[in-house]
Amino acid sequence: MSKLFLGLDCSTQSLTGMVINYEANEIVCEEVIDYDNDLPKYGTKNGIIINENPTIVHCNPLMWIDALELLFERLKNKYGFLKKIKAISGSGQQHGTVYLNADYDYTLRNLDTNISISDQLKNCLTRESSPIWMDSSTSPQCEQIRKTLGGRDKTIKITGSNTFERFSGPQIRKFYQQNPRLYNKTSKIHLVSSFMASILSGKNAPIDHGDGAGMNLMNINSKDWDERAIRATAPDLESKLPPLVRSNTIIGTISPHFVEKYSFSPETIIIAWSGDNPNSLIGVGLRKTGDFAISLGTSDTYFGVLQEPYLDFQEQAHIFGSPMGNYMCLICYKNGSLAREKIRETFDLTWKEFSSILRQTPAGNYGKIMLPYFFPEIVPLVLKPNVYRFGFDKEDRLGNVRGIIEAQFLSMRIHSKWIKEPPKTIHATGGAAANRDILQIAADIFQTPIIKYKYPNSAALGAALRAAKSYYDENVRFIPWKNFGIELIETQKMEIIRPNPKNKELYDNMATLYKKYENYVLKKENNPESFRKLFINTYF
Ligand code: XUL
Repeated sequence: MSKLFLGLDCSTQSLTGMVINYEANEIVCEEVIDYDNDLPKYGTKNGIIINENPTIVHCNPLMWIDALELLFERLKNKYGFLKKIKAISGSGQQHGTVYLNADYDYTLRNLDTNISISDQLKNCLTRESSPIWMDSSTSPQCEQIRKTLGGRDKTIKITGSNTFERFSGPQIRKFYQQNPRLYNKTSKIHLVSSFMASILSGKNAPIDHGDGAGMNLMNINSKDWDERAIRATAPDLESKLPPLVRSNTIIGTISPHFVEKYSFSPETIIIAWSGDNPNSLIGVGLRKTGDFAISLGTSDTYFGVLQEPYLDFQEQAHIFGSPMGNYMCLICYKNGSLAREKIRETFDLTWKEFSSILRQTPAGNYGKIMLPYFFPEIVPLVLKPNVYRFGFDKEDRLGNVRGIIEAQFLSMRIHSKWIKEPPKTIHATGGAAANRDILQIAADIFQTPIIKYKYPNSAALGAALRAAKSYYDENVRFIPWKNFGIELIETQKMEIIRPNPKNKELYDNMATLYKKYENYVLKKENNPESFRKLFINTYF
């Protein structure tokens, strides 16, 4: 009987399940639950609860549980092979936190199969909604924690990142300060990843080193909770945090609820979940230093493998644990797919028309520069959304379409400079990575070949591969990560998009120009208009 492995990805807008047959190097099926369309009772837009204040972005964690049950229902009805699944792991949008009372663990262990899990757990939440990675409402808490830890450089040294508004520590501190009574009633604080792992395994689950690093609470060197960071965040916090574990840890078997309701085998093992970016690192086959990926989803991220946690004190960068046991570096943008969508919708374009404009317009966009902060931005830090245009206006259809894409990759190129290793190739993943014309611009701006894949969801694939690896390591034989999953990933490669060397010099200059505009807008430095004119005279 073939052995199947399931990878789940609980992301901002949807929950995906991907089943693989590792021995046959095959992706067997993929099923997606879209929160807005499939679970309308939660009234989300793009997966989130709408708030008048753009810095506050929350989700209802019960929606993620309903999505899981709906996904299993569909998989069971459509394919009926859930019994053959040997192991499951998962991926969660990073940083989001779920707050639970003392009844949670008991309720989970004693679920009634006739009632939905969300109904049984709704009284276990001490915070109705969960702040997610798009939330940027915790600047005061970031400052307080950073100060207590001895400033920015100290904070980075300890936790692998400066304090960030979306990170779990500042979010927990805000809850503690605004609702001390409910904070005190909270007995467990989970990440999205460990929360979903606990639902699946029917008991409180640990946090892995990949996702734990995105909290400003884990010591990046020892990979334990850091006492100083915990004290700086909120009282009695350590007792509320799940333990930290290596990402390959088998945390138990599947909860009897899923065995009874969806016919899983009771022997199905559950592997610790991780964050979506650490899972994607596995899913696109990054295995050694110098391997990099861009993930173009609701967030745009740029990340790569590191052997040691070397730290940067300048930029908005992070060091996380990688599921292979070493490290990964990452930068993250909030103005990813939702910003691209805004432009597409404004001009009422199909993606085909959007792409055709990218092909029609020249590299350098006639010197039109956009700083696309449709939403508060993480890199560079922008709390008040605003879109800045230089040399064009918001009616200029061609200028805006090319402007947003060039802006996103120029910023990524500039803000990833601190990573000493320049990319040799970049693996592309996420929804927008299906668009060849977007990737061509990325290849030209980075002057690096970009690998395009057939599947967009490398986080779910990474989770499925992690599930398979822990299963084989435990039951068959240990296979090092160096080779693990690579053959399967190879079957999914579609194309290598080569950079056009003719655009090298232009984009070198445009990156410098772009940086000047960032400094002009955000740091009040000199207006670089004369440089922009020179750029136009040189290339157009
Ligand atoms: C990474 C980050 C985002 C989320 C998206 O630090 O905040 O990429 O993980 O789900």
